Formats: sequence, structure tokens, C-alpha cells
Amino acid sequence: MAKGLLFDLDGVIVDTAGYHYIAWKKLANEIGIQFDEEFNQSLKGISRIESLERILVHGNKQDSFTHEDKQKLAETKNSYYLELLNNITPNDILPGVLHIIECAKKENIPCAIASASQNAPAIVKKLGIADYFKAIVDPKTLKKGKPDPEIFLKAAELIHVPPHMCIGFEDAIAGIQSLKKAGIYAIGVIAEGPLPEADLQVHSLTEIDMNIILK
Ligand code: B16
Ligand code: MG
Repeated sequence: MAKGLLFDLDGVIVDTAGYHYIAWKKLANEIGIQFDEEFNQSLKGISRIESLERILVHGNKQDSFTHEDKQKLAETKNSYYLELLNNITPNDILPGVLHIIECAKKENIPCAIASASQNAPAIVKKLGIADYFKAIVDPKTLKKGKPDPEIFLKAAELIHVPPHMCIGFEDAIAGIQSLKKAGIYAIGVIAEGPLPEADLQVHSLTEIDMNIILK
């Protein structure tokens, strides 16, 4: 069935959402904005600068900072996040992921990462699985983030597989919408609420039958 596998990172391969939350919360507190874990859910799959914009709107401070201020705030958040990433080891790879990428490797099915995170190459390296991925999309090269289809179309292009012959794995609503607009079969990994727009929903990648996916 699939000739290429496209993976989101946070929430699919590793759970870094908690680290993003701690880092954003620290920054938000410094500028007098409070937000809870429920609001943090709405930042899943959303780029760093767009996440900051949403936090500023949430705190009614959207007009309080210049473009340069916002760039600095985003950099500060990332420095907090990078400190937390030091804790990541291969033990943090989510269940089922290794089995899927190992099967894909054996069958010569290329895999790519389509993450909004500019830290994706460093995270994949820390997890010890960089060699399983033929390509990692650089989100800085994209015009639009998820839910626009651009990131998954780019990932398919980088592994030279037509989108309709790829399968994508995503945990965010915006990511599922991106996959569907790109014409890619979407497997939704449910963490909180359901992902009704996905073609298939699972609670864990251990539920994936690789015989069905690859044959
Ligand atoms: P960075 P994904 C996304 O990862 C996260 O879900 C989102 O919370 C984060 O803001 C975004 O990456 C950007 O991350 O600040 O590291 O560039 O789910 O697209 O893998
Ligand atoms: Mg995600």
C-alpha cells in the first residue's frame, strides 16, 4: 500500500509537548500572561512564532510588542526548551515507532519527518534514529505551516514518492488537515480528543499492522 511514510515529530515519535508547555509557561509568566494545559493543546503542531502570537492574543498583549521583541521572546522560549531537551534519550521514543521504521527500512520504504519544529534534526539525533529518515523538512523553507498541505507535500517530494502513495502519522488536528489537503492517507494518533478527520485513528502506534501498511 504505502511507498513512503511521513511522520510528525512531537506527539507521534516523542512527546515533547510537556517541554514546550513548561518553556512557554516560563516565558508567559515573565511577561504577565497566564495559561493552562488546556490552552497549550491549541499550540500543538503550530510553529514557534505563531504559538507566541496565540499566547499574546490569549493574554490580550498582542499590541504590546514590536516584531523584534517577538523574535527575542521566541528565541528566549527556545533557549528554555533546549535546556529541557537535554533530558531526552532513546527511551523517550514512543511505543510502536521503532517497529514501524525498522519494518520500513527492511522493505526499502523511505521515511521523512514533517514537523513544525526547527529542533527536529537535533531531537531525532538525540533519540538515536536519524539514520531511519531519508529527509527532514526544514520548516524555515515553507511559506505556510500546518494546516496548509505544504509541509507534507514537501516531505513527499524529498523522498520522491507521490503524495497519494504515502501514509502520514499525526497527532494534531492541524496536522491531519494538512495531510488530507495534500491527498495523503492520514493516521491520527489520539492523545487528548478524537481526530475525526483522520482516515484511521489509533491510541498508540503499537496498534499499526505493518503487514497491511507495507504490502
Ligand atoms: P520549535 P510537531 C511542533 O511539533 C509542536 O507541536 C509545537 O508545539 C511547536 O511550537 C512546533 O513544533 C515548533 O517547535 O519551537 O521546536 O521550532 O508536532 O509539528 O512535530
Ligand atoms: Mg505533533
